[in-house]
Amino acid sequence: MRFTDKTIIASDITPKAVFENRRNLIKAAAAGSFGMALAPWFSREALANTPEKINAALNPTYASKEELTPYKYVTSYNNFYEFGTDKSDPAAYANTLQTRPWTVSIEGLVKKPVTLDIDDLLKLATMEERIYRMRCVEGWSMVIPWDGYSLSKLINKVEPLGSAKYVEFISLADPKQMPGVKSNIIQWPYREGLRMDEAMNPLTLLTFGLYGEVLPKQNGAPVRIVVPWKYGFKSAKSIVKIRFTEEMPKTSWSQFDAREYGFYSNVNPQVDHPRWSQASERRIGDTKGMFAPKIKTQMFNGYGDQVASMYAGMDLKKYY
Ligand SMILES: Nc1nc2c(c(=O)[nH]1)N[C@H]1C(S)=C(S)[C@@H](COP(=O)(O)O)O[C@H]1N2
Ligand SMILES: [Mo]
Repeated sequence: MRFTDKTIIASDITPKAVFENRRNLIKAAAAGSFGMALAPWFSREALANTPEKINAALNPTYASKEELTPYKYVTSYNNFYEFGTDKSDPAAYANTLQTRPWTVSIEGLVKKPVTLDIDDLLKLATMEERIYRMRCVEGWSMVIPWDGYSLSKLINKVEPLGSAKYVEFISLADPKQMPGVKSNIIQWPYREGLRMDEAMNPLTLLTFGLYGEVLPKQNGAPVRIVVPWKYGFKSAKSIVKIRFTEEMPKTSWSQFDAREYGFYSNVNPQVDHPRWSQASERRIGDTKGMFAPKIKTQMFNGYGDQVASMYAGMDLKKYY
């Protein structure tokens, strides 16, 4: 059992305090400085299960001042169809995912294709913590401290050819570890993609952790993409392959229904999904619960300053 999600959150403290508290605890545990005065919820059994820490300093450029979504919600309200379609399925079933050994192969139109072991990929660049607003096309959102580094750092190492126009991200699809892969709701493996400039944008994060710890399996361990100005499904989880292509990649969701899920899928309050309005959103885990006011969704999820120029002159109703 993991102590961190249930036990700490069970006490009645604010998300910010939880965050700080968790970090101090991890530090204290690492330093071996726990004496007899353990908090009642922090059992010795729990101590043995301390999740692996990710060393990452908060990057002030990406430090949203919004209230953080409590760890409990970030790790229990998930979309990860490889483990089922209910929001609670990934937390319930992702424990079968084997995250070691794990390799990510980088291939296609690059000068230096390479297959990297996850532990080498982790060390490729300095890990940063970034607090990003995330919005799912279904109308809910969260504010999450992610740990990773800009995908551009990896891309620069493999030296894309001039002909590389897009980057494709491919998730693991192993029915032995992922029960959802036996059903054919979408085409497996889960595939997503970005245009080269989007992949190179400093905001696009190759992500290994959240809240200063390695990614929980339900959040896409051991490595995923996080693209905060696009709807959640663009952020592929548990990736095993990154491929550079000349043609726009076919993504699992646009193959499912191209009318519902475009390639770009930028957060855009003016362009509704056929089934869900995109004008406003519900913040998951808001302390005001069901009385929480709906939040207005912002263009590009509020990241327009960093990304709008990439779409200058593009009709975003057509290229949704
Ligand atoms: N491989 C894979 N990646 C995925 C998904 C998925 O089903 N499979 N769901 C996407 C969707 S729709 C969302 S909203 C986010 C959710 O990420 P989170 O659970 O960490 O918040 O993951 C995205 N990445
Ligand atoms: Mo989503």
